[in-house]
This record gives sequence, structure tokens and C-alpha cells, in this order.
Amino acid sequence: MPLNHEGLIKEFEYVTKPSEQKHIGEAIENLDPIMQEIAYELITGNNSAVDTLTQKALKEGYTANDVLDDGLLNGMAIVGVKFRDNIIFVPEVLVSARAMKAGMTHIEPILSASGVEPLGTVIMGTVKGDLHDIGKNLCIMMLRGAGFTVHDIGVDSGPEDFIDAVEEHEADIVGMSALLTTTMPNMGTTINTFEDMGLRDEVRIMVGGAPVTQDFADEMGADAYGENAVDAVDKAKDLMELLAELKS
Ligand code: B12
Repeated sequence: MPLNHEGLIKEFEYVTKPSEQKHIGEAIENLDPIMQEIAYELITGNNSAVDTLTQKALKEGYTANDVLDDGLLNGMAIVGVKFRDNIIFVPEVLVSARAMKAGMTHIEPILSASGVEPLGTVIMGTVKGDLHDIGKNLCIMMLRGAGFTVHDIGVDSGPEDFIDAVEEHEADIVGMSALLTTTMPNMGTTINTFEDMGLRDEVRIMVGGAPVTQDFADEMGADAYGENAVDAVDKAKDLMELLAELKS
């Protein structure tokens, strides 16, 4: 079915980077009407519509993965682009995140009951001294949606909190978030502590948050930097491949 949902076509016009136009465009060009509708309602933050449509799609025989990949995640990818490009702001992102949650309520139990092997285990936290968690929580939602097991250690997390969580859950990846220029260096402190404890080779570390850049991530010794929640998933997948190569 070609893309014919007027609202979604309009929303896609906000995607202007050629690489994203290709990536997201290919994902949405042949979506069934109900998936186009789910993606659109998620973008506009209509959580009761996302809730109803997700249940309807599941009843009609779409798998939990179909609804997640084709409907919810495509919608969230456009939300991520609009937020980054200052077309929408925090309140709109939160409303879309609430709509995503409404859909995930029906998807998550099916995915966890299906016993699909998780892609990997991720520990996510906001670094010491920092209480911002909206972006971290969005990343967690997307990572879980993509098939990762994620343990959220919350905000104001010191090196020992990350290390304890990695050991307890035998995690593959650590994700650190920071929104304050004053707390960003705590990413480096955490990475150094992993090194000091001889645990640096056990995990791959990714960092993110509005003031964080690729250069800063390199300087701190992180393995990856993620610009947004969609990128967090891509980077986590890359890091899992890297870990698999290292282990083989
Ligand atoms: C909401 C908010 C708050 C809320 C936080 C609520 C919460 N539960 O998170 C409250 C009111 C508590 C707050 C408090 C403060 N805040 Co504040 N806050 C913001 C605000 C408005 C939005 C941040 C946000 O949620 N963005 C939305 C999310 C979706 O974006 P994001 O976090 O960047 O996340 C995305 C990416 O960065 C990435 N990402 C994020 N984390 C990770 C992690 C990984 C691993 C990866 C791969 C990717 C990734 O993916 C996310 C999704 O796309 C910003 C201003 C702004 N417009 O950015 C100021 C801002 C961050 N706050 C600021 C300040 C100064 C403060 C306070 C110090 C204010 C004060 N004097 O008390 C306190 C600090 C409290 C503390 N110790 O942390 C400053 C920071 C300035 C600076 N240079 O450091 C900002 C920039 C405002 C400003 N312009 O001055 N704040």
C-alpha cells in the first residue's frame, strides 16, 4: 500500500536530511493504512488513538513486532527529527512519548512472552549530579522497543552505580546521559573508574544528552555517541556487533 495518509505525508515533509529521507522514507513508503495511522497519531501525540489502533491492529493479526516497527517506531523517528530540528519542543515530545507508552502497554507483554532473545543488555543512567531524565527515558523506550533489555538506574548515578548494575545484570552496554555542562565530565570519571577496576573491556560505553558531542565522547574515551533516541538504538546495535567481533 503506497503512503497515502495525508497527515503522515505532511509530517514526512519535516524530514529534510537526505540520509534520513531515504532511511525513514523507505520504512514508511509501503505501510498498510493502519500502520500509517498509528505512526501519524503517535506524532500528533494522540495517545487514546494509538492505544485503540494498536489493539485493533493486534486483533487483526498484525504481530507485535509489525506494530512496533512499522507504526510506533516510524512515528517516533519523525518525532526525533522534528525535535532535533526545533520544529517541536519538549512538551510535544513528552506527549508523543506518552502515546508511544500507550502502544507499548499492549506490545511489551507479547514481546516478553514470545521469548525472543534480547539483542543485548543495556544499563542506562543519568550521571552524578544530574537530574534530567526525559531524554534518557526516551532512549530507554526506543531501545526496549528495538529488542534490548534495559535496566534503568535512574538519575544522579555515580560510577559505582553503573559498575554495580553492569555486574548484577551482566550487561553488554552502558549508556550515560548528561544535560548539564557541569555534569558532562562525570561521564569521563565513570569511564575511568571502569578502567581502574579492570572492567573497561567488559562493556561498550555510549554517551548522549544535548550538550554532548562526538568530540566530547572521544575525549572521554566513550565507544559511541548518540545524538537522539533513534541514534541510540543504531549505536547500541553497532556496539553489539563490535562486541560479537571481539568475542569471536
Ligand atoms: C526539562 C528540563 C529540566 C527539568 C528536568 C526534568 C526531568 N525529569 O528531566 C528540571 C526542571 C528538573 C530541570 C532542572 C535543572 N536544569 Co534543566 N532543562 C530542562 C530542559 C528545558 C529540557 C531538557 C530535556 O528534557 N530535553 C528533551 C530531551 C528529549 O532531550 P535530551 O535530554 O537532549 O535527550 C535526547 C538526546 O540528547 C539523546 N540522549 C539523551 N541522553 C542520552 C544518552 C545516550 C546514551 C544516548 C545515546 C543518547 C541520549 O536522546 C534524547 C532523545 O532524542 C533544558 C533546556 C532544553 N530545551 O534543552 C534545560 C537545561 C538542560 N537545564 C538547565 C539547567 C541550568 C538546570 C538547573 C541547573 C536549573 C537550576 N538552576 O536549578 C537544574 C539542574 C538540576 C539537576 N541537578 O539536574 C540548562 C543547562 C545549561 C548548561 N549549559 O548546563 C538547560 C540547557 C536550560 C538552559 N538553557 O539554561 N531542567
